[in-house]
Amino acid sequence: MGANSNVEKTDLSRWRMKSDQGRQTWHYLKTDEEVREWPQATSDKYFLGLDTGLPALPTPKTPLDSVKNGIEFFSTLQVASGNWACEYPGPLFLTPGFVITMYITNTPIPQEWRTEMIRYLANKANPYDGGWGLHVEDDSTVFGTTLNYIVLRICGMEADHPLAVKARKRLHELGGALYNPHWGKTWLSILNLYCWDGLNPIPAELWALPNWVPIHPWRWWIHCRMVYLPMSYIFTRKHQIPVNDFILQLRKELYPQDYDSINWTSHRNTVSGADVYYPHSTILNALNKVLVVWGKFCPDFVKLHAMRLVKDLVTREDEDSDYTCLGPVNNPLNFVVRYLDDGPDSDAVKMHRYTLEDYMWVNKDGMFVNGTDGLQCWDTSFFIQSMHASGMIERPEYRDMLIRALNFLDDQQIKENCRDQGQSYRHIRKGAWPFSKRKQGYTVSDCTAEAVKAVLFLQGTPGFPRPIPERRICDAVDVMLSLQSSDYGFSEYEQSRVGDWIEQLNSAEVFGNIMKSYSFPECTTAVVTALKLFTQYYPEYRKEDIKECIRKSLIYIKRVQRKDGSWYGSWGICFTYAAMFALESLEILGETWENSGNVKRAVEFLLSKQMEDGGWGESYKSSSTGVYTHHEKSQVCNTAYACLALMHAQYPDRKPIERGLKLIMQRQQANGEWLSEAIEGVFNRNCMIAYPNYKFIFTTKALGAFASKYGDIPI
Ligand code: LAN
Repeated sequence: MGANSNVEKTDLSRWRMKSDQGRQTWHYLKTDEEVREWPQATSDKYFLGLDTGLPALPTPKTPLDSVKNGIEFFSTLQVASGNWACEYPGPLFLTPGFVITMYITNTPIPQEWRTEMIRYLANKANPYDGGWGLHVEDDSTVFGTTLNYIVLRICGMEADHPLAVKARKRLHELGGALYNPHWGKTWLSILNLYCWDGLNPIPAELWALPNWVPIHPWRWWIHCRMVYLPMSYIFTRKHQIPVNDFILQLRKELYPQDYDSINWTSHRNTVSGADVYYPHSTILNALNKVLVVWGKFCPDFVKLHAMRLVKDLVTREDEDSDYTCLGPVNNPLNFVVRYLDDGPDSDAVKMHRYTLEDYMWVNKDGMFVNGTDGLQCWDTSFFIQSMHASGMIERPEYRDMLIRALNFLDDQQIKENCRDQGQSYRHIRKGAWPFSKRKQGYTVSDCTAEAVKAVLFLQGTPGFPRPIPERRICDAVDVMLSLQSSDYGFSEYEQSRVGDWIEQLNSAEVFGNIMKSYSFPECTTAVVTALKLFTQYYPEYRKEDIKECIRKSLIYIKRVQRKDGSWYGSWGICFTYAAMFALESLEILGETWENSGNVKRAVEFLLSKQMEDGGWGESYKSSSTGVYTHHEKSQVCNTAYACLALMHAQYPDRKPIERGLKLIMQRQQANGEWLSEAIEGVFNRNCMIAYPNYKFIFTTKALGAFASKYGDIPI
């Protein structure tokens, strides 16, 4: 995509990824001496799209030949901390938060970052109109185009650069910056490129409501409340940076109309049709009107009291996550709050400057902010499970690699709860595994579950050390059991704290399903399978609780199956991804194609989607529309999910599975790798995000599971 020919580039052979106890940061080596002392690893070269020089391997004939080649390649991507690493791109609204925050807080942006961030945006601009969308596959939106345009300008691109001219033209065609959704308007207001009066209110006072109030933010989905938390502080303080020449210039560039002539209060609900995914409900519009009036009459002492409460929660979030924060939206917003409240020279500001780096990544297209501070625990746990599925876990040649991975998981389990966790509305975390690294510090149900499975497999294999004692595995089980929601399913971070009606208050406009913790077949399956496996090793611990939890979970899994036999997947694309999980759950119950109507319908659904070449391929539109949508090409990941799903269903006819696996084998490269295909993941229905390691993890898992089931026969 994009026309990047006329932007600068750094010397990619000078970039290195440092992996330190799961903390991943990129460094640009300026001198030749540094380059000599710190050679570029194969993994760095791969991440940067440089030639890895890895040799061609013997041509695979059987599934296990292919698995071995896959492992041979993937083992080169294991990094110093013992985990597998990769980039996590997709969303296009994350880098702006970081760059704008660095601008606001006078944090120097290194020249090599500027160069590479500009290059990334040049590569990701939609070639036909020069704008950017919500994510890399999206058509241009006002949100994406406004914020990324600002990034280009802060990073030093001149307004008359052809890329800037083209992007501006597209922005104006879409109506200009006035048409931004709520989060866009928020960043603009802080930059003094918009007026707070033109924003639907985000009052800090919501946090001062008594906890029993049904709309209290503590009940909202964690990502939603943790974003609105710092926003509410900045909104209530109505902070704007002082106007300077650059800002005056941007006002002219971003708006087709005269900035000073805009009647701000009439534009609170002005949002471009290209941006809206989830329109306001009538109730939300009414509530916003009430809050506008409230904002005018609310006494200052109440506002100040509420801001103190919010500031306390922001501080707790910073400290409990070692300043990493929950994610890449609240991280920079918290930074702004600490800069305003604690002062530019405070330790909090220094810590925030330091942790911004944890989110940055460089690839062949340039530099950008990752979706999280990495996928360290998640990918590592999954790959270990793939090694187990193929039986490769037992081979001595892989032992060192796997022991390093086990030591990583040992180190990364969260060992303490948060300080006064009740006061920060946090769920317990002692015993949990996070998605990324321990210091980020957030319990995730399925990350805990996948790690528990990986640890049990490794520690149960002869020849492996057992660094994680029974007590700590039981702690993980306690966390999992504590997370089941009242609908019997599992969400990712917390139990559901409020009814579905709260979605009516979704004011983000560009995302669906952001207001509460929903249950998901993916998370539910991860927990059920982990608990089931746990009972094989430790049959007595909380025996009855586990039995009851599994029983209820399966009721949930069956309930959310659609009439056509499918399940909607919320984190991977999409129906094939969910089928792989849901059918694994049902298999545990003993429900297979032989004896279960649910499974039969699911199998029929999957078979009806197999493509002519034997593969499966789903477009990201499946996720955003909720209707199965073929990709124009089959995809190795979807094919692997579908094959695994059919194997969990114990579907007796091997043919469709063999056809799928054959396609996976044909797509494998001579050095054992699989190439990137369509984007693999999603969140909030509408924003796509890549899971680059899935093409190694699930391909090798599907091939390995087949060989374990049917023997390693040529296909
Ligand atoms: C993630 C990444 C991991 C993902 C899985 C573990 C794969 C999933 O099974 C459960 C949900 C979870 C933990 C998840 C939740 C939402 C995240 C954190 C993300 C998709 C990565 C980025 C996204 C976050 C919300 C991005 C910021 C956007 C906002 C709307 C705040």
